[in-house]
Amino acid sequence: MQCLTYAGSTHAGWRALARLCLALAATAALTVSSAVFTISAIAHDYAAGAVHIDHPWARPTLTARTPAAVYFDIRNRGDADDRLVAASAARAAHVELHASLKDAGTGAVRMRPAKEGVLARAGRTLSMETGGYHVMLIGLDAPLKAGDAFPMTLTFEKAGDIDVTVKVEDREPQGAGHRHGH
Ligand SMILES: [Cu+2]
Repeated sequence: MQCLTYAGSTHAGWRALARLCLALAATAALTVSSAVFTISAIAHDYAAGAVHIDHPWARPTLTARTPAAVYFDIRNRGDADDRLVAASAARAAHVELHASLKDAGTGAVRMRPAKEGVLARAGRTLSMETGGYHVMLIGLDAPLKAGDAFPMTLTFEKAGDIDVTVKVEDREPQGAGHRHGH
């Protein structure tokens, strides 16, 4: 915020202005965060026990044979660790948990099955995003199209099954590339 540059000034008038700007900035931040929370809570937030799933989404695919990665946030509000151990979706013949790893030598990002599952630490949020953990849908019944929504079930060791709706969104790729070796 531009007005913050006045904060160090010794001039009393500038200091008063800086205080006003800080107050306005704080109000604006509060308004924005509560609006975002409200939207996600209504539209796209799922929970079982202490585990919350925020905004599951996938990118469109060109063909049904293209594997699709599903991303979301796992929030564990409990005081015990939990673990995502499986996922299933009627739209895919196979559903796997995958982890992406950057090769220290070449810098290329490769993925492997996450056989140990995905640890959701107590009191923490884990973002499953491009270049990290994801749910991989293999053998789709049809290409994923932007605007599609389809059901998927996530199974946690302690929280059990969480039914979510995955939204297909045409987002820009972010971060490192994601190679599908299927
Ligand atoms: Cu994958």
